Amino acid sequence: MSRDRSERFKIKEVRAREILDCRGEPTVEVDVLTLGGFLGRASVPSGRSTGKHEALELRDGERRYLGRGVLKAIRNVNEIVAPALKGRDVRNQREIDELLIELDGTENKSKLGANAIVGVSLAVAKAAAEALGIPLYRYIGGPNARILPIPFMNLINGGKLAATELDFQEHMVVPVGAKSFSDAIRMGTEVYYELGKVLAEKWGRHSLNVADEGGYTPPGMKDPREALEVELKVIEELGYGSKFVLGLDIAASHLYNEKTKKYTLMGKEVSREALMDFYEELVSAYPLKSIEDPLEQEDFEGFAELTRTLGIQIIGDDLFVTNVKRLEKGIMMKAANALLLKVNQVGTLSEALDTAQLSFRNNYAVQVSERSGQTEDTWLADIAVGLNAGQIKTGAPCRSERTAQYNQLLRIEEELGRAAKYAGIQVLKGHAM
Ligand code: 2PG
Ligand code: MG
Repeated sequence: MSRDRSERFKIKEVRAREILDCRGEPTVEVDVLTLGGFLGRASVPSGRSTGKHEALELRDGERRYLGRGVLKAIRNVNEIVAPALKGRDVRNQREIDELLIELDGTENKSKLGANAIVGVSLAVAKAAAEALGIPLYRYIGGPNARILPIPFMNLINGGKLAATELDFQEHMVVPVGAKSFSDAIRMGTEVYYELGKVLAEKWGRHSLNVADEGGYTPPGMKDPREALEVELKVIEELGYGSKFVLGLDIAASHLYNEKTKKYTLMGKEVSREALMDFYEELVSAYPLKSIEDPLEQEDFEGFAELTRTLGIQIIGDDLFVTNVKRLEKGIMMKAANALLLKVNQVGTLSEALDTAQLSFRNNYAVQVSERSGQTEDTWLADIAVGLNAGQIKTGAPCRSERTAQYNQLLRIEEELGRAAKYAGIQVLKGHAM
């Protein structure tokens, strides 16, 4: 390869800056510029209902932005990472990610901050795709990247991400029976419009205030059955019937009281067993085909039991935190049958890809996921297609940080043309069991 050609890929400059995420909180954005003039720019999302075992998000803890500033993370990129990466080839993702892990030197990325590291890691991948002249999904997935994911659309919100009385965090509709991804988005969005009307009628117009991920917030609604019921009603009224299934993210760690070993549900403390029975009831009453984090983050046994007994997709989010070691434990114990993939839970693209591969090899599904604090960056959509994951969770079809992902997937679908394939119901684990 000529010198000129390899210069294309050599890192000239790495620069981080502080920008705002969709909640107006500071976050990290990183630019990686190559000698050939190619730019990779990535911004970092942030969780609120976070898992205990996630890699550490470094916040300044100083007066500006009431402690939420990220200037320390920015400094770590500009002063420690940037000089170490100068002259490196952006195509060597693994080598660069290993160097980042080494520079940090801690188990949970607490020295440089996972928010600093993941910004660099993703910006490097985007710069490589740019310099190669190919889209990010193809850079990640090669010629076989072509599966458009089923969208898990969170239309009614509760838990830590909404000012409602609902305990469960996300009540999702999933258009598994759509013909294509664009069809799925249209159907899900129609449900969203119609649901707004029905909720405003019965629960009042304040229902139309939306939460962190764009879902509605019906005041006074306490019972998750009411949320599932009204979603189902709208789906049926629109004539979609079996074309949709329902999904939940319980985010149960945030309902769990470590002292009493009980969960909060509809204003009462209930035992783990009672909660598990409640799931049985929901699964038999509704087309509920996927439950994320049904129990708290250390209860691998309980996850295994539910995976065995419910016969639907059980996703580990706070349970696995996109971490190979925790997923290995889960696989050994048969806890859950799907992984929620969040790149910033682990800190580098390479590690997230490792966790995804481990899932696929062990017949676990992979659902690529947003954070509740998203940015307008669309690498999430590209990763979903690059991995052929077949499932994405990125909120309601409103609020631009959510529609940015859906819109990117619509563009990818168009670009793939006849090669594009909509994942459909078969990607759901537990389906037809
Ligand atoms: C979750 C997420 C995203 P957060 O629990 O799955 O929906 O929330 O980003 O706040 O962890
Ligand atoms: Mg979750």
